[in-house]
Amino acid sequence: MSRQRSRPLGVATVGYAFMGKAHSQAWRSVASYFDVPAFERRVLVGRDADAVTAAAARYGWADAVTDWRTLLDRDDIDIVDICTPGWLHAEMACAFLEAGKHVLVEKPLANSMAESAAMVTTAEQAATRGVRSMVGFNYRRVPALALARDLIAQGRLGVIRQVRVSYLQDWLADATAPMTWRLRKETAGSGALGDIASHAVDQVQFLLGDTITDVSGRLHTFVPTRDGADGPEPVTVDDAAWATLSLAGGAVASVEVSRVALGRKNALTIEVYGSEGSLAFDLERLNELTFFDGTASPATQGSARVLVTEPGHPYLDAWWPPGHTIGWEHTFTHQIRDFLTAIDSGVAPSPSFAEGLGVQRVLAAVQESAAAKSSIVTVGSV
Ligand code: SOE
Repeated sequence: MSRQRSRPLGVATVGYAFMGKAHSQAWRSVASYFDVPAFERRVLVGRDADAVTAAAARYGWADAVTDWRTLLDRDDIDIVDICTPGWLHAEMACAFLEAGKHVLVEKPLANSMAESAAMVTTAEQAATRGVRSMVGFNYRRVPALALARDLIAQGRLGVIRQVRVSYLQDWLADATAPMTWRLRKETAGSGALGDIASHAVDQVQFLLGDTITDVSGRLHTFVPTRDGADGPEPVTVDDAAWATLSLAGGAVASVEVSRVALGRKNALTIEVYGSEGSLAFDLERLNELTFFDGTASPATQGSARVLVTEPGHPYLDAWWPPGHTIGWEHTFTHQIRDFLTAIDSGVAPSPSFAEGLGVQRVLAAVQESAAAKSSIVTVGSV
């Protein structure tokens, strides 16, 4: 049910770097393609006055401010989209929710379990007042992955046995690449684990509609020191992470992520193997889903490359005629569409902060397992 409002919803976004830019394009384009409640792009927030003013003009925000707290008392701001580094998520999200603003926060939910748990408590209290919250796992909004989830839920793969997720990047492969906030535990929480294994873990639980119950993990930092503003500085997070995961329904998943995998730019691949069929996805070919139907006649069995551009595929009725592909940025447009639709209909959006906390729990268990080295057995010791 769509709500009658006396005025358009007022939106603010905090942050204008990579994610602020990706979300800004989504806010700019969503109403042109999807039926969403009326909204206005009122404010972009950033600490550098000149830079945020320039970004607001470029991305189409009416105004720019440097202090996010000035939004708390503004009656013309109804929705806040938080695209800041993780160490700011909890304080901002809780303050905005308590002030009655709907909140979308980029993944990972927060840097620590304590912050994540506090966000869930605040979000659940806010929900009793009709205030909505969501965490931004944008890959849930890739049409091919939403289709994969539907096929798995329909039983087209039978009983799911194995899942393999690999997410490889190389922007830290160069050992002379400088120190950034993403390489300090106090600002990033963890490295590749929180940044990209969070997507992998979310996908495993999203695709299977299942819950991870135990993990075995390993973390590694290949470049232990990087040049900071004041000279060499220790890297306090992982460059790469590995995990095997058990799911409540009996499946076993493996996850491998890296930010030093030279030659891989943003390579997310997912394979799901069931008793009746299998699926494969590659983000670099995000309009395709490979489907193997094990129930078909062996004479004609073979992997089908499904071009996910049909109007009947998730999200695609809003875009182009069949065969005309979409890109990575559309996932953020779909995310904003889903968030606005949930706000309008009064339905709790997904993934909720509680789902974000569920991912954090898995990542914390991987960290714990890696630190304990409990699954490592020295060759020759047995
Ligand atoms: C950097 O590794 C990053 O921007 C992630 O933070 C995003 O979540 C991912 O979509 C692309 O890579």
